[in-house]
Order: sequence, then structure tokens, then C-alpha cells
Amino acid sequence: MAKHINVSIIGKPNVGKSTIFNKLIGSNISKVSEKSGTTVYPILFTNKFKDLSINLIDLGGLKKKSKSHENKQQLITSETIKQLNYSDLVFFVMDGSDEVTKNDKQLFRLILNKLKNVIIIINKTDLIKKDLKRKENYFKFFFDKNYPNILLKPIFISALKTIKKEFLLKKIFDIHSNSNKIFNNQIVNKVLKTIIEKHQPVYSKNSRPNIKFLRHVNSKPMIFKAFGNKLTYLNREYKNYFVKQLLSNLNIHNQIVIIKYINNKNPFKKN
Ligand SMILES: Nc1nc2c(ncn2[C@@H]2O[C@H](COP(=O)(O)OP(=O)(O)OP(=O)(O)O)[C@@H](O)[C@H]2O)c(=O)[nH]1
Ligand SMILES: [Mg+2]
Repeated sequence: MAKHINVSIIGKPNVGKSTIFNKLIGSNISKVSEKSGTTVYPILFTNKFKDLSINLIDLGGLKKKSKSHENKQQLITSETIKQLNYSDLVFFVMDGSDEVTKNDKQLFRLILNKLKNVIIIINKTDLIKKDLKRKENYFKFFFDKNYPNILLKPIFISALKTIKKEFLLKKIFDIHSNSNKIFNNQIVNKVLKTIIEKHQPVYSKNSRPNIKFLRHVNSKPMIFKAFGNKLTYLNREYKNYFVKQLLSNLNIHNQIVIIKYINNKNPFKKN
């Protein structure tokens, strides 16, 4: 397994990306300022955790599509997309004193569409001390509700006061260690049984879809194949339920998952 991981720090302008970058590497390499639009070109630094080289990349703040036409902003956008393609993991940073904006949603979609693993960082918790519990629920609920294919537990930090450096580096290390893992058929199908026992697919047009066999076929990106009968009748609601259950039963966090449903009576037959 490669002994390095590329981690890019992505988010809106001024949410504290460069502050986090500097704290994680223990040096003030990247310029920080209260004005937004400070970082333009990507800044890279390699940090070691155990035997893993972590290539951290600090990026400029991204604006909404409709506001990203200026030259500087275009440069930031193209550099971000370039770095994103090489990334194994993204730190998606948001400002905890803010609500989730349209810009956050567009950005997050971009990351998920590239099938990247992601850690959600909610920064500036020192500004929301009194409101922390409500904010924790707010962000947790937002990611739970809107993104069925990934389990995300936002991590709350104050880059200025309590960065949780060891915790974050260990998190990166753990995600790297798990990234090439393939779950065996026995484990996966035991989970399948549990999920179906709890809640069976509903009837549609007089037929009940039946998922008979599940196989984990790829790790990066994470792909499962579900074999069975009448799977074209599975509705979106059930598919969302199914993938969430699969992720929580297998304890997979921060990784986006794709399930391909295949109508096939014999899972061992190549199609
Ligand atoms: N209160 C508070 N302020 C913070 C925290 N982290 C960063 N800041 C401040 O927020 C401002 C922006 O920080 P940066 O690290 O430059 O933000 P950035 O996301 O890199 O900004 P751009 O490069 O412009 O996109 C600075 O004034 C920081 O001091 C935090 O945890 N709490
Ligand atoms: Mg910056």
C-alpha cells in the first residue's frame, strides 16, 4: 500500500483553512488574514504520522459558481479542481458561526461527485460556545439528511484555541489504513440479512424486489454490487435506507459508497 496520502483543505473563503493547515504542520507557512481571498496558489507541506507521509494541501477559498468569474477566483477554482483530482481525502471546512450556505452545498457536491473521502471540519467553535449543542445537532442533521451515501460525523474545532492535532492526524491515518480494505462475502451478507430482516423492500407493481446477495467489489471508490430479483422496482427511499444501514453496520465513515443493483439469479455467473 502506498505510504502516503494527499489531503486537501477545501472550503469557502475565510473559514480558517490556512490556520488549520499551519496548526497541523506546526509552522506558519501559509498566510492568514481576516480578509477573505488570502490564499490563491496551493501550498503543500508533508507531515509524518507513524510511517505515513501526509501531504497536506492548503487551497484558496471557493465562491459560488455565480460569483466565481473574476480572474483570481478562476485561478483558485482551477487549482482546487486540479488538486482535488489527486486527493485521497478532503478536509471540508466550514465556519461554525455561520449557517450552511448555498456555496457550501455546491462545494460539497463537487467533492462527492469526485467520489472523494471527506472529513467535515466545523471551525471557530470559540465563537459559538453558548450555542454549541444546537450547532452540533444542526450540522449533524444537515449531513445526515442530505447525503445518504456517506456517514459523516462533523468534527468541531477551534483552530485558534483547540485544534485537536493528534486526533485529526490519527483520523487521516485510520482512513488511509482502511482505504484498501475489501469486506469478505460472509461479513457483507450477514449484514445484508440484518438489514432486510429489519425492513423489507416494499411491493411495487405487484412484485417485491428481493436482494439476495451482496458483494464488496472495489475499495477506491467503494463499490458494492447487490444481486437479486426485480431490483429495478426498488424505490429511492429504500435504497437510501439500505445504503445508510450498510455503512453503519460495517462501521464505514467518511467514505462515499456506490451500490450497483444487478438483476441476476446467480451471483457467481459473470455478467
Ligand atoms: N475566532 C476564530 N477565528 C479564526 C479561527 N480560525 C481562523 N480564524 C480567523 O479567521 C480568519 C481567516 O482565517 P484563514 O486561515 O486565513 O482563512 P482561510 O479559509 O485560509 O481564508 P482564505 O485563504 O481567504 O480562503 C483569520 O482572521 C483567522 O485568524 C478560529 O478557530 N476561531
Ligand atoms: Mg487561506
